[in-house]
Amino acid sequence: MAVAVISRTDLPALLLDPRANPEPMVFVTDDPALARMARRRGFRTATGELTDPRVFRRARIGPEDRVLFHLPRLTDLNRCLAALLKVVPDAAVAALLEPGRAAPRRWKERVLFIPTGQIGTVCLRSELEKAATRRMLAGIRSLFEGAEKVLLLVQDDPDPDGLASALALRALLGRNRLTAVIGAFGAVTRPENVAMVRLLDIQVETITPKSLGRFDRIALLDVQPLHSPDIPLRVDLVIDHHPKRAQCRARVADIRPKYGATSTIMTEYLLASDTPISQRLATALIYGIKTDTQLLGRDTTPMDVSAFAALYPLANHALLRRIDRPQFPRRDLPSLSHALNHARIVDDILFAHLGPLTREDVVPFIADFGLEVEAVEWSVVSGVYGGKLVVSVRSYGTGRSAGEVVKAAFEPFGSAGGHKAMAKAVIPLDNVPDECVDHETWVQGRFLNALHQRAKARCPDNGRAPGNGSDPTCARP
Ligand SMILES: [Mn+2]
Repeated sequence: MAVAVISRTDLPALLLDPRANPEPMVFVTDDPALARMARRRGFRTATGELTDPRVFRRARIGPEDRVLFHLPRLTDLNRCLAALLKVVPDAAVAALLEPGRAAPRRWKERVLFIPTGQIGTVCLRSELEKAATRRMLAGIRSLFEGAEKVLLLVQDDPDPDGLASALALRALLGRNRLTAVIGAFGAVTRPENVAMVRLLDIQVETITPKSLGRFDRIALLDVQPLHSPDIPLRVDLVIDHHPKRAQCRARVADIRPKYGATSTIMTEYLLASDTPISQRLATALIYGIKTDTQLLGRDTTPMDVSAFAALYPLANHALLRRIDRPQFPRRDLPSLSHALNHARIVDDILFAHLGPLTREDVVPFIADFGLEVEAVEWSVVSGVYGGKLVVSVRSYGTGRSAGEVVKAAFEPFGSAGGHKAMAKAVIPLDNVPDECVDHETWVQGRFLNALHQRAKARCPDNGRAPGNGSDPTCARP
């Protein structure tokens, strides 16, 4: 990618500094004296008639490049723009506009006009990026032109980033919930996501492979083909931030693995096209960025931070708090009081077992709380939900990795893993060894063994438990 300046004045050469710009910069003009001046400033130059395609070829302007025009006379600008777009139809184009001039209607959609009076308040280099984003968006919009019903497909268990991105695409296409349906092959299950869908009034339709035929166009958001078996291989559009899959066959794909969230990409489209961002949309997008980057903590880029900052004043923060902290279910209060009454602290490790629950997220909620207890370094909380034993572990992350310990303790029985300070295991009740009918002591024993890296778990996965009465793992055989 390069930046090309096509100009009859010295203004762009004074505003842009090739020595401070990471991409190469080329100055194209028909004035040899101006070319000499630009060369002194560090530009590569190409000189010739500005309506002659050969000068653009000599300048090596390609479809990935950003082009800035400054031709004060509108007739010159018109002719030169037409000549350039004939040679490089996909280039992103911006043009400086003399004071008092209106942007020529012919180019309004295609070219980003920057009044020279605004030069002091905008960043020229980021305006060129805005021009590139608008160019990309024009391609996306043309894909959906004339389509009666569009499917905005998100992952099977829709998450905030996917849902927010779908809302954003709907706004970018100027469609409503009847002409652009948000769909998924599964249902929203995580309590925070259920809260988001309810509080932001987002309708998610359950899709089957059969019902795909009802739609004229399909867009995938925050997901790619083969992420799950039902997602079709051939779609019209993919916008995603996961690593690109080789099988992805879309008419247009905008895949940016460096980004922390698809919501960030969508925010860039909204801002570049001056599409109004409603409070509901801003709230959804900021929540999408928050959850995918763990509040700008993990896999975050400067782009995510900028999008977050742009959305922040537009979002409803009271609503965000309500989505983030789903209220504690009343029915689980007795389990909570029992668990806290019977919490056991071994050295600096707090153990609490919640028993049967009506919601899974109560377990991590109490695990967070456990870490608040005086002198506690590890919080290990378990509970039973949906035929599974759920174990949530929190630590201050200064010692061994919580993820590693949980993996060592519970991987043979179910899914287990996590990060340095947070980890989780989900074990189908059928996989809990028969010898250890008491979930509470079993969890404690497995965890302590793993934490202290004892060579051999004392409660074997099969066979009889060793006859050691003091072993907490097998307190009740
Ligand atoms: Mn995502």
